[in-house]
Formats: sequence, C-alpha cells, structure tokens
Amino acid sequence: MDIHALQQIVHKTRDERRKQTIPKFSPADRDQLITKFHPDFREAAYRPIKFGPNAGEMTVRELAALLEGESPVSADLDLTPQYQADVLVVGGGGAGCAAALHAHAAGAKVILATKLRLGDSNTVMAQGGMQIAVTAEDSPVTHFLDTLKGGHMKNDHRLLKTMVEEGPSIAKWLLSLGVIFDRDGDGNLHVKKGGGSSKPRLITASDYTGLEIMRVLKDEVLNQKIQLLEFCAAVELLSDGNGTCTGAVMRDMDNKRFIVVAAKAVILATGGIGRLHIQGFPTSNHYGATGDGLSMAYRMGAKLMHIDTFQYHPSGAVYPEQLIGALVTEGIRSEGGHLVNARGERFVNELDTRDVVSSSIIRECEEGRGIRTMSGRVGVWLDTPLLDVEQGPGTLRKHFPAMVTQFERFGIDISKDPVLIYPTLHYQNGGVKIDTNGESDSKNLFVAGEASGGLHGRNRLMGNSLLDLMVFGKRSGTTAAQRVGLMKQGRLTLEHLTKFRAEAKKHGGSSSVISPMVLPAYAKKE
Ligand code: MEZ
Repeated sequence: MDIHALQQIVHKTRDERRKQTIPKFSPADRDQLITKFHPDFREAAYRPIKFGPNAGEMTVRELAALLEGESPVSADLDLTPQYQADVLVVGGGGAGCAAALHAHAAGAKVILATKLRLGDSNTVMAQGGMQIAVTAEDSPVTHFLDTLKGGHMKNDHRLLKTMVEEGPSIAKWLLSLGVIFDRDGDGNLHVKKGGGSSKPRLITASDYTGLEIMRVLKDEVLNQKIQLLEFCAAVELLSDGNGTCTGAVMRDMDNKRFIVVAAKAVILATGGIGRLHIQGFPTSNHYGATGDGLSMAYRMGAKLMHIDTFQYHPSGAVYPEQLIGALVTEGIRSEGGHLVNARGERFVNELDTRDVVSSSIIRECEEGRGIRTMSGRVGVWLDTPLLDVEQGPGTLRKHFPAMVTQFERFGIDISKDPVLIYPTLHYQNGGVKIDTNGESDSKNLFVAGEASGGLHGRNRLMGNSLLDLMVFGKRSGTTAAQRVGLMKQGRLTLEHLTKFRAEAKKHGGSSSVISPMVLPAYAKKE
C-alpha cells in the first residue's frame, strides 16, 4: 500500500489517543522487554575478544574484529617527527575542540588533528539538547539519580558526580563564548524534559543544539589560532617503551603518506562507532564514526568498558529512503508526539528511557504491528502533526525547524503527515575506561567524549552526551596541559605494537582486518 494510504490510521485515531495516558512499565516488565527485544541481547551478534586488555569479554563481532585487527603501520616506519606538540588532540568534534581550547588556555602548545574537516562529528548531530541542572526545582543530585537509573545503575559514580556537578559551569562557559541557547519569556534559559528524566533539564538551541555549540567552538579554535591538521587520521599511537603515550602516527589523507607527531600527551576524541553498522543497523552518526580511538587505545594497553552495549535511538527515519537512519529528535516525543502502530494504537510511554522505547518498537514490528514500506522496510509512526493540533498551527515549524526542513527537502510536510521511524544505531554506551581527568590506563593517553566509557552505564540519557564531552574535554585538556608543562618529550617507539602483534600471532589474530577503519567499509578505497 502507498505510504499516504497507510498514514490515514494516524489521523483517524488521533482524537481517541489524545485522551489516553500510557503508564510506564514496571521494572520487571522493562527488564523482560529489553532482554527479549533489545539488540544488545542478540547472542549471535556477539563473541569473546581473543586477546588484549579485555580478553575473554564479549562484544559485537564488528568491534571484536577491529580490536584484534592489524595496524596499517609497519614496524620499520621512520619515526622522525614532522610535528611536535605538548598536547596532540585527535578529533575535531565537540570533545576535541573543548580539549584543545582548555589545553591551549592552560598554556600548552596544542595540535588538533582531524580526519575530516574541523567540526565533522556526532556533536553536530545532537539535536534535542544538553542536560544541565540549571533551574531552582532541579539539582545535580537529581540529575545524578536520573542518569544512574537510566544507565541500569552501572554508571561509574565518580565520573557521573563530576559531570553533573560541573554542568552549570559548562553552560556559563558556552554562553560566554557566544552559544545562543533558547530563553523563556523572563530571559532565563528555557528547559525541556527528556526521556528518563524526572525534571525539565534540557537546554536547547532549537532542534540544532549540537550544531550551534559546534559553530561557536569551531570559531573559537580558529580565533585562538590552534594549529590544525585536517584530513589527517590518527592510525597508531606512539609510546616510550614503558607504556607512556608519546605521540601518534597520522595518515595524511590528501597526500597518502604517514606523518609522525611527537606529543607529551595525546587526547583521543575520536567519537562513536555508528558507521560500523553493528548488526546491520542504519545509523544517525556522521561519516567518520568508525571507532578509531578504541582500536588505537586497545593496542596501547588501555582497558575498555561496557563495550557490549550500544544505544539504538528509537526514532531513526525509515522513509524516504534517502534519510534512512537519520535522527528524528527525541524532542518531538518530549513535546507530546505519540508513537503509533499499524492499528493506530500507542504501545509505550514515549518518554521512557531509550532502551525501553526502542525495544517496544522492535516488538511491535516483530509481532506484526509495524508498517511496511514498498521497499520492504518496517517501522512505526511518530505522530508529528499532533504537536500543531495540540499547541496550535506552526508549532512544529517553530520548535523543530531543522527537522521540518530535513523532510521538506523530499517533499514531505511533517506538520501534516506522520513520520515513519525505527531504531537507529546512535551511540556507543561504553568506550575506553578513564578516570575523572579523562586519563586512560595508559599514562598520558587521555580520552574524551563518546570514545570514553563508564559514565553512561548501559544506557545513556538524552542530552547527556553534549555535557559529557564538554566536561571531560575540559578536564582532559586542562590536566594534560598542566601535566606536560615541565616534562620532556619521551622516546618515540612502536614497542607496544610489537607486543600486540606477538599476542595477536599467538591467538590467531587476523591480519586481513586493518584497524582503525578510518572511513566506513563502503567508502571509496584509496
Ligand atoms: O543526546 C542525544 O542523543 C540527543 C539530544 C538526541 C536527540 O534525540 O535529539
């Protein structure tokens, strides 16, 4: 059936649905639902890691292959450095820019290297806001408890305490740099409620919050004249032979040659992993999200944590085909948008945590209550026109201009017609284990933002990623700069890689997988 014919059920059932309140699931029902339908629980998708710091632990096959993969750097590479820095930041998204700015402000000579352009990152994809306890009714303690509950109590308490307590100072810093957040009628920061949160706590810049933050951070990196290496992908770390990180080997993607950067400390801010398309899922992530930092840190001997859990954002676009996997912000559900199955029924409290909402969408589709497109994809409806019906014509366009435009480009008016959605691979809940200053198990190797792990437990709450990357970008940048002030540059060796290769050989590691991946598997080969 044509998509417009299928949409009619949403319009027909709207008035009836508006009278309903859908209760949240009991803890036991949530657990049962997640265990049965969440992709994290599909055993066949997982296998144990054969060797290295996380040997024997389970992760998805796509990531296990990369962690055990072969470095593109040969043992006899000439390690004479072309560049020298106090602090090398790898990654040009929010975490990387925040780390570089704070390291620079603390007096370090900083190089920021990024494999695409400055700003190309998942930060710009974060639409619906940033959680910070800024209102009189809210507090960092409440933020802590909400996040802990959302993370299934598996969050690292010290990281979480640090993040929620530093939130308000981050908001101030961003405002001082010129980020334009939404305000209410009294001029205070306007706050919205996100899934799994007990208080309205999301500060927003319309539905392009991450993009607005990145606009300002990018400008500031340029204003401060921080040295940039664009189209320059880190592919291997360097060590002094005693486990301390001393720089990185980069791939100059324009000239197809290796570059050696000597640095007294390295901050990996390489972002997420969506472009591995774990379990065949589409993704909301940017083109460079291939988990590079995880493989490099792993070879260096840094432990990873929670790498068996990923976030599948409930609302990835299913139609039109050009937008498959693209994010349809949770903000629309926060403002009252209903999720509706093929029978016109609601089936979950739309503001439950993401793992619960995604599992319930998958359940609807697997049990035959999903909507199938002509190309064979399946999803459920997000009733977007409801916002205009409830809050007056023009609401959707006013509150979600980026979302309206994203669909308008394909001739779809989401204020008139509902959107077909299905979970999309959005975030890696885990990553490299860090302490509260962002330092990994390997000395002078720091990790900030999505590449790090522990803070979010087994399920991240909406809006906590933007705060995470600002707080730990800042802390890693400042700590690294202060640490290296009086230090001498250490030796540049690949001894950690030689050890790793020996272990790989012992355990039957495959040399056919080159890691890090740098660009998605479907990118044009060099
Ligand atoms: O934190 C996020 O993932 C986020 C804000 C996403 C969204 O739905 O807008």
